[in-house]
Amino acid sequence: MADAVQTQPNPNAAFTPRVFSGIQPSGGLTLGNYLGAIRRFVEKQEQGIETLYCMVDLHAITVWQDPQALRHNTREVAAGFMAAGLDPQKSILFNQSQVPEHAQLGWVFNCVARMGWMSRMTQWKDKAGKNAENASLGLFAYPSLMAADILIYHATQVPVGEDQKQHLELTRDIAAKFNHDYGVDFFPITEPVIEGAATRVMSLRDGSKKMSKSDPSDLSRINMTDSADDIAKKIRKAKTDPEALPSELKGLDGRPEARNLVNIYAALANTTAEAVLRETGGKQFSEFKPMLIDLAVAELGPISNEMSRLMNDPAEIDRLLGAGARTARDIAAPILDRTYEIVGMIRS
Ligand code: AQP
Repeated sequence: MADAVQTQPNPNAAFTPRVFSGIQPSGGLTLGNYLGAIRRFVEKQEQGIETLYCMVDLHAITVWQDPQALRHNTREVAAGFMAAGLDPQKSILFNQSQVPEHAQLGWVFNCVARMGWMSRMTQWKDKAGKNAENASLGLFAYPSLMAADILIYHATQVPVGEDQKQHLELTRDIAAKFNHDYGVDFFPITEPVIEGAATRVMSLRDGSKKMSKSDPSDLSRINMTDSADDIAKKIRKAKTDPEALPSELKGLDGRPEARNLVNIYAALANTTAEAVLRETGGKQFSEFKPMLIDLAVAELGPISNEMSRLMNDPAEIDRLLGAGARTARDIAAPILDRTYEIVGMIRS
């Protein structure tokens, strides 16, 4: 007789599957945002799960943003979402500050999260650096607001890049502590979705640094709005080493820049790094880079064209974001209301 299968109880069984994720409009979108996050967003949308995607403008202002640039970048991220395949008829697309419940729940979570938890966040340490005394209080509290972004919708899954894993763990800790402190099962224990060949795309200039929209060097990243010429130039100038490509993964050990280009190729070609090396092992970068350029231009060219088309009508983007925010509030408001009740606030 077969042994009885021991399965872990699903802590989220009582919650409707719902996906939330967001991107900061702190600059233009990068290939890292695209491969690590936006592609996953589209996949979730196409699986028919309820999906909410957000430009997290309140997060962006944790470091200085020029107001005009913030408005532009918010619209550009929205355009990037839609150009990459997010459809406002299928996903709820909005900017965070138009749904005040995020900040309201964020405050409650500021009172649940512990200072020690926040000070261990590597993103805080990286971004505040040696100048922590001068960093904004918002930057320190960033992960608590991120927990609120997710839990204000009772989201059960969050597609993100590898760099957000620690923040997702903190979101789970906040949900568990709230549930424990108030003796409820009110917030789900959200699952991170970190998938694909490029969950951590690295800088083209330094294979030990993440590709980032706020990196001072534009050559470090491929922007989703880059022209074919810019993409070609950046890949041609990307740092590599003098060796040929290996035919097995272990041959990439100690070669972060080579590994990065292989991972990017694999993600763009919807395959694995192993499969790429089987095909390209033995090639020099002078041969591999043009292959990568062709692939990147073929993928990003149509997206970039569609982004420019959408950006020609900013009023339409604003209209769509307003409509998305209203739909998002319909979900968020009752969850905030119930949270306040649980906490002991009078609702009259
Ligand atoms: N290099 C990357 N590789 C894979 N995924 C990435 N993401 C960001 N960079 C990479 C994923 O994109 C989503 C949105 O990230 P974000 O804009 O909210 O914040 P971030 O992670 O801090 O991204 P940046 O580009 O580095 O922004 P700045 O420079 O403003 O801090 C997340 O899912 C992230 O994992």
